[in-house]
Amino acid sequence: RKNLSEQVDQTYIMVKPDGVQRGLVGEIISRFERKGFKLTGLKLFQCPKELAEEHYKDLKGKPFYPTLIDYITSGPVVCMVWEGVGVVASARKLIGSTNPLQAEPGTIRGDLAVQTGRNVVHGSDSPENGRREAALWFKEGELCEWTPAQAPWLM
Ligand code: 3AN
Repeated sequence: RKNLSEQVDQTYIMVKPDGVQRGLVGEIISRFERKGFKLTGLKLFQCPKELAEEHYKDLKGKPFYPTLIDYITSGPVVCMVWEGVGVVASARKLIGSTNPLQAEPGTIRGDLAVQTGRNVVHGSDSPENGRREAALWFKEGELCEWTPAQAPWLM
């Protein structure tokens, strides 16, 4: 790697079922790609209930938890892992606030969503959870290590 002193992080980004159904997959991928992060995992996937429960285990007990599990398993999602220095916090900025009505214009939720329960995209909230979620949603061998052309700062 170019920057041995800097920690390259991983974040787990997911286009939720409403984003897939509304045809927003390309739009959402494009925002991370244009920003300059490196895509190392990508798949369309029907999430089983058990995986949804594991992913959202910290929210178990919240009043919206059963609805959240139903929503996330209601249709295919697009699972992604993006890598880069500072990718976790930066991706959260690109995504915007949990409540899309409070998300700034220019963010994914600010531009594309209106409901907290249909907020089109997920992004890990810490580098630790980025690695945990990447390992939860992708099997070993599904993630690719590769070198972006003409962008040595991404290596
Ligand atoms: P974020 O996705 O912005 O990190 P979290 O981790 O607090 O937000 O919540 C995870 C997911 O749970 C949200 N993306 C949203 O789909 C759902 N959620 C959170 N709060 C609510 C709420 N008050 N009502 C309905 N769904 C909620």
